[in-house]
Amino acid sequence: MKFRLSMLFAAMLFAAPAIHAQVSVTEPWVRATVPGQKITGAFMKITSKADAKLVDVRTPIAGVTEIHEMAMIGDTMRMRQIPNLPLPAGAAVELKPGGFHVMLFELAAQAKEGDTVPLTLVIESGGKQETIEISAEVRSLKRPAR
Ligand SMILES: [Cu+2]
Repeated sequence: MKFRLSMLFAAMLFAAPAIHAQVSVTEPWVRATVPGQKITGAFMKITSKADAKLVDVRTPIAGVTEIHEMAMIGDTMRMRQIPNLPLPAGAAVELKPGGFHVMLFELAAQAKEGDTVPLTLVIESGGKQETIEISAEVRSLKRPAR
């Protein structure tokens, strides 16, 4: 019995990472806020092995989240909401200041440098949705990105 249980545990440990083997997320971070600030952005690099799209991002620190792109509207560069972010197979899609980003609205608390923010990414691929749990480090924009 003891043997069987530990075998089961081992199988579960090996099985767990495979669920998200299709999508990898690296360098997730959230921009630090000042007291009273209700809006910030989340950034990361996402690579999917198969064609997929990022359809939603959830976090307990924000009441509302939106996926944004930067676009020329008239003669100014502005951000606007997009329904989803396409993740072409094998291509690293970068969310960064001045480009694609996740906008976090109605912040419940100040995001302080060095804090960790849990994010849940909802990815859709082949008609199926999966969620990926990551934790993003809060960074000040003045600090050079790694
Ligand atoms: Cu935005």
